[in-house]
Amino acid sequence: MTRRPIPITSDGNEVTPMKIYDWPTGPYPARVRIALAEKNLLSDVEFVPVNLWKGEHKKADFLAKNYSGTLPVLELGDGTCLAECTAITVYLDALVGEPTLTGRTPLEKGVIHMMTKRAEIEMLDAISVYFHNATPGLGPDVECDQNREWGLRQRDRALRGMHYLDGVLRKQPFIAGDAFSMADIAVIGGFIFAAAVKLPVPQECEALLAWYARMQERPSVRTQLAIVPPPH
Ligand code: GTS
Repeated sequence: MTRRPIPITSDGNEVTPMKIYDWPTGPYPARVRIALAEKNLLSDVEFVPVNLWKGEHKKADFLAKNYSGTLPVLELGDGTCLAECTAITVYLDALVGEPTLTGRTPLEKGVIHMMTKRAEIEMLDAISVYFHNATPGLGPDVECDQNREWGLRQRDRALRGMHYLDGVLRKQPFIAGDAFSMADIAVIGGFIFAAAVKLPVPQECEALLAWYARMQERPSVRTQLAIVPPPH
């Protein structure tokens, strides 16, 4: 791929050096990697692996970067740290406008934000809570505050969420309407996590499964899925 000139921000500044603390196969880091690929920014970022299985994300030096102790984190040249996939994607979208992932009009922006949050609450985050609470998760040294019942409830919530998203996609081509957006990327993260925890999307969710097949035709998604271990 031809390397583009350093992008310029909307107020005319050069893009600051960017580091992403991540775990390359993780579902949440995948969201930011896909956003970066959509914007042709992957090669402008230095990736710093943080080993979740060794609990490196719960150590003091990492918590100083992200109080919540989660990946990914974007660190800018001046040391500013941005956590949360949505926040990072909003930042990247402001940095390089096209293709937009967060919408152009006020209504598009609002709907994309709503559907991204809904994809998180009803699928991706629910699967994450299931993984960390009702399975061995990252192992006994990291998972020291598990609540199995809560985890199982969130697993059921994720399954309901898949049916909800299926209903959405029976009426429109993308999660937030007529165009690919950050909300689609959040659901792709959900699929990656679902495969990792062996919680398959039910076959009757035909529109959701057909949408995922279409998503895998996008180079940004294909590149990311190539580094995710195949489902067991
Ligand atoms: N709301 C956060 C976001 O959107 O960035 C959630 C981030 C998150 O949970 N990241 C996972 C994590 O740090 C990374 S991964 O599971 O996708 O690889 N999990 C570790 C933990 O202990 O919660």
